[in-house]
Amino acid sequence: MEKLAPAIAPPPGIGDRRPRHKTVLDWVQSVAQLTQPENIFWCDGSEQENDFLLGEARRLNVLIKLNERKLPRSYLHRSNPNDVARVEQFTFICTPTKEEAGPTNNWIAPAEMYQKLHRLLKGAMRGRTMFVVPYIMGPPDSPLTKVGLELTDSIYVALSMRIMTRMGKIALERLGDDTRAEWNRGVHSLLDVNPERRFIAHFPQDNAIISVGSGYGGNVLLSKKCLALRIGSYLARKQGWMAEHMLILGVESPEGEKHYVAAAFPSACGKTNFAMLIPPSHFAGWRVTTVGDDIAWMQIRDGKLWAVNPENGYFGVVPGTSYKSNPNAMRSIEHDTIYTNVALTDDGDAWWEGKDGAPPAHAIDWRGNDWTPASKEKAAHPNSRFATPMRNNPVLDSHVEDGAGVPISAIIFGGRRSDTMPLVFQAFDWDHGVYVGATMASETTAAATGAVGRVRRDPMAMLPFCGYNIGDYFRHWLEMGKRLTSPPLIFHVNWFRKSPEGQFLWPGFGENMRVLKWIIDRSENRAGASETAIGYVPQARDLDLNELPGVSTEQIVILLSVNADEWRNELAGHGEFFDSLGGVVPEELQKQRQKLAERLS
Ligand code: OXD
Ligand code: MN
Repeated sequence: MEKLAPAIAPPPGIGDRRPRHKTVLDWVQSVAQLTQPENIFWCDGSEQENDFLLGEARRLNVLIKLNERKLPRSYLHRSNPNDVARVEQFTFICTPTKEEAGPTNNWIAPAEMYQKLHRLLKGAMRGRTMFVVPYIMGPPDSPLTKVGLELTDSIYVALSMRIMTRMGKIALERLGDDTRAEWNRGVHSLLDVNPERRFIAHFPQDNAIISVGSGYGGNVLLSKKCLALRIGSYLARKQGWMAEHMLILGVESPEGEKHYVAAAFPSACGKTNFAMLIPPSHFAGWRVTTVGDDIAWMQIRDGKLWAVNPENGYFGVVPGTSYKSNPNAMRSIEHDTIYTNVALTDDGDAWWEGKDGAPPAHAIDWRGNDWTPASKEKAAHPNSRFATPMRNNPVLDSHVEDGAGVPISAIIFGGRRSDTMPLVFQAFDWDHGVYVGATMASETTAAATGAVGRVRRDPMAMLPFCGYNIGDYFRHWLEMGKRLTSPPLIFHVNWFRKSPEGQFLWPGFGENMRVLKWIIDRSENRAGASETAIGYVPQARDLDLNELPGVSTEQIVILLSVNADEWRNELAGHGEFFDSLGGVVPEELQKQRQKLAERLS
């Protein structure tokens, strides 16, 4: 746990390269005046700097070095047990009016929030080092790319930002000394890691973020949820592009035909697994490649949608990751990885529930306590994470650095639903697809604090990440559709449907290739489907189900079924959700709901 890590003293030549940019210098000074750090460490992203910081983090017990032979250059971090997930209840969108933040966000007026946070930040870094972390989001030559600076008193954050973003010199060079250039101002302090003093506050109009009281990645790696999604979505609407909680993957056929799809699933619902899918042996010669596993920034060019991944690394859920479920993720996290809240074996290896092989006879659990297979507690926290550079991914797409992005053939929405939702269906058109996304729901996971397994509406998987009024966000989607002359087709998938006895009906993982292939074939107009009340649903004959062991015909029938009773309930759920938003839902989506009601009646 990092709580009281004191200031570090770098040797000359490390941490002392101040940029030329006057506004940056002034801002850093003003935050230092408020927070009173012992010293300021200017990150340049170099190897030498990284080696020094890793050494210091080990010395301060912020990181534990893992077995060098088993996991070269990899480390374990344990967060405070009260601080293991995103805190949606303490996350605020501080727009000038409450209406701009909308019904799905917590809101406090900017002046009041600044005052409250400045009070908390006053002297908060005394005796500590303040790291200045400059970074860019997006490939260097993308027109969407953004510069951010994060000031943090956490060495773990500084080290993780180097994995998750293009960090250091590259960002400062991009800013140069242009005082009119736009950049995001991020301030983070651990304070005393107390949930009562934990706030993740966004000021979209100021392009600014302040996060205090937490050390958990989703709350403090300000590049990710805070900039790339919340502030990103706000900027995207203003500037006419899209910032979405979506993976981006490439699919290449044996004949060399390549497509890209983007998929929005809520947190911890398998985006990383899908983005790194290995096709089953029946699909010999097919290849899936990863552009991104969590966030897509998309813009229109030539009437098509093009996507880039703004990130440079993956911050993924560890439990359940194995050579069986996701071999590419396993290879990605075998070296140069920071693990958070997994268990530590006696030989210095990382361990978690769902890892291949037998559990260790003894380990130290994520809280630092002795653990054996007889223990009641989990060895790894259910939301334990890896931070690993995307270059570790053996199936990284060759276009990941292209500033132009990759053209998107299909958008896929999905969630964890035990019932109602068929394995896959296609929306009738863009506007219907927006309705499908706007009403999507999923059973909650450990990625955010709160009850797990409760169905909640999570529009476009953006409920916790939309940085402005959700009604305007829906409107923005509808507007984008009008500007797209060759829009991607829109689909909904559900890998998690269960039998009445509570068993998963679909094997998932690599077998999802069968659904992906149908989606690609639909986008090329060469696969069949039945028109149903909810959209186009494939029949068993439309999917390639050859050599799919252990899935009976009855299972397939349930997986592809549209149950009228369940859908009437679902429709009522859509209505309740729209009502709960208090009148912000665009007329077009209300009409879509009426049309669905008519089709179901
Ligand atoms: C994440 C999340 O960490 O969605 O990606 O919570
Ligand atoms: Mn996510």
